[in-house]
Amino acid sequence: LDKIIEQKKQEIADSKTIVSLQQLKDSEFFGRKTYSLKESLTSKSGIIAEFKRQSPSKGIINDKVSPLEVVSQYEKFGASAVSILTDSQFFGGNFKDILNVRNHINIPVLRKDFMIDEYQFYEAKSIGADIILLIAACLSPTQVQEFTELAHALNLEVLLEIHSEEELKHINKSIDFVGINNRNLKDFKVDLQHSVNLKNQLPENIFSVAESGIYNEEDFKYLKEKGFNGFLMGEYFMKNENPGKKFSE
Ligand code: IGP
Repeated sequence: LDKIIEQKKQEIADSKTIVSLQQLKDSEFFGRKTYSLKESLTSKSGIIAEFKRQSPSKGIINDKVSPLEVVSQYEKFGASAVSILTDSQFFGGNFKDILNVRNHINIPVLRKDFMIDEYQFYEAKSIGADIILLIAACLSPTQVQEFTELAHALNLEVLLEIHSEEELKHINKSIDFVGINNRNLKDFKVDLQHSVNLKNQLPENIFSVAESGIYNEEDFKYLKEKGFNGFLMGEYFMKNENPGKKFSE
């Protein structure tokens, strides 16, 4: 994670010299009306289906399919939202993956990246994202608060990702959704029971999303039974030749 953050800082510094904040604000999608996940989480399957080519833990998962093809099918078969990685170095994604699909689907898009600088929120808005991810493991509670306010000012919803009891203190009243990562970002181990225990300690009435390592129907049913409102799933779909078709099954 430290390595990713170091790299990210460099990328952001470079981007700022190429595209100014004003240029971001002037871009086509900046003023668009965003979609709300709060609405589609309950009215659809609850699944936030991810487009992910590769990851540090799994290497290449699928580099043969196009984002548009995949996310159109995710939408068609009932995804509440799609998650698209925009980190290139470690996850093989880029902004175009969101730009290219934005006008073709009518469900919210989560820009999945490591958000550590205000500039990235303007970027997210300019490429057509509706939701951003904040990862507690790389932010202070104060940063989470400030970034949440900025996101809301831009009409973006916020998914805060936590993994430990310690990170419960990153939660504030303005957060839209709390995601509990079943995967430990330090050793990549997946533990659903750990997430369920943590979920029981969340403030009442907050939307909860179970993230990662949901590899079969039993996992999904189990987490649903335990009261999770949303399910962020990537590899389960992406490791197939036709990820969208996998969703329909
Ligand atoms: C999806 P999976 O195991 O279904 O492919 O996981 C998603 O939860 C995972 O990609 C993820 C992630 C992250 C990636 C969760 N939190 C933070 C990058 C950064």
